[in-house]
Amino acid sequence: MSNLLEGKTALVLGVANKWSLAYAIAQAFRREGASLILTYQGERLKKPVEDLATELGASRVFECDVTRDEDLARLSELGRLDAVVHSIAFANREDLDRPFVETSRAGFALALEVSAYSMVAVARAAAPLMSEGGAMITLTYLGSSRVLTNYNVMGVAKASLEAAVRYLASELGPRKIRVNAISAGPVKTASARGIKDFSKILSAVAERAPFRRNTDPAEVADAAVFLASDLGRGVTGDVMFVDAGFHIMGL
Ligand code: NAD
Ligand code: IMJ
Repeated sequence: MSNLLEGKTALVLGVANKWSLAYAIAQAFRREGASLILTYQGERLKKPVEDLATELGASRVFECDVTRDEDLARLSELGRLDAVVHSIAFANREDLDRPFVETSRAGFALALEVSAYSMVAVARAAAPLMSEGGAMITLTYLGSSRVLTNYNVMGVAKASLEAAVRYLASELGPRKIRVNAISAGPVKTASARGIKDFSKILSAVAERAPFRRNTDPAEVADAAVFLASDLGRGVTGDVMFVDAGFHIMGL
């Protein structure tokens, strides 16, 4: 352990299990000396996330479903924060299975609400707690700017999320709050399990990426450490790719 986040408090939203990218990030933040506050989506995740929180030595764990204003209101009652990690996305299964053109009004609204608007709502609640400045980090995917089979409405949601990162960075910069996204390569988490041909996607990426392998969640986590720490002080409004270099490739 080094001490890149010593004395800092980080709020991490989006741990569901030990495969979650948010869990890898929480582990790395802890390794660097941060004090952790975790949130989970709903009652079903209470026990599993509380167990992970104990293992991580988190100081607090509470429920925060980002579609519920009363849950979001609880964020504003936390004490001083130095970092926030937003690692949340959701779209209806059917919208990832059928053609994008079939996306319903309700499905479109839900995907954008959970996956993009929630970043704005979290930033609004957290910014006043970052009295000494801070860093907000969200997770995005290449499907925001390229067409990837089945990513569909999630691609539109990630485009919105990345644009939100720029607007938030612009407005919160004067308060010394930096806002960035990490664009991770495909990782087999709960949000990837069950996606049609996901194993084929992993092997296609591993064949073509400069590193000739897939992304390790620990690499995503270490990039988040950089962005949350003073080492990242010059960076805001950016999308940092942590994807074994896949996004640079053409044919
Ligand atoms: P995950 O399933 O472990 O994490 C998704 C999280 O979103 C879960 O903890 C879930 O509880 C939470 N969530 C969903 N709806 C919510 C709501 N209404 N309120 C609160 N929380 C809610 O999967 P993951 O792969 O770790 O995903 C985390 C982030 O990383 C997502 O934004 C995802 O788009 C992004 N990402 C994942 C990959 C990948 O290949 N796994 C690649 C790039 C980006
Ligand atoms: C998701 C769908 C289609 C293709 C995909 C993904 N690829 C990758 C993902 C290639 C890497 C994972 N990803 C980046 C996501 O953002 C996943 C979001 C997601 C996943 C699910 C599955 C279960 C469900 N709803 C979901 N909503 C969002 O019901």
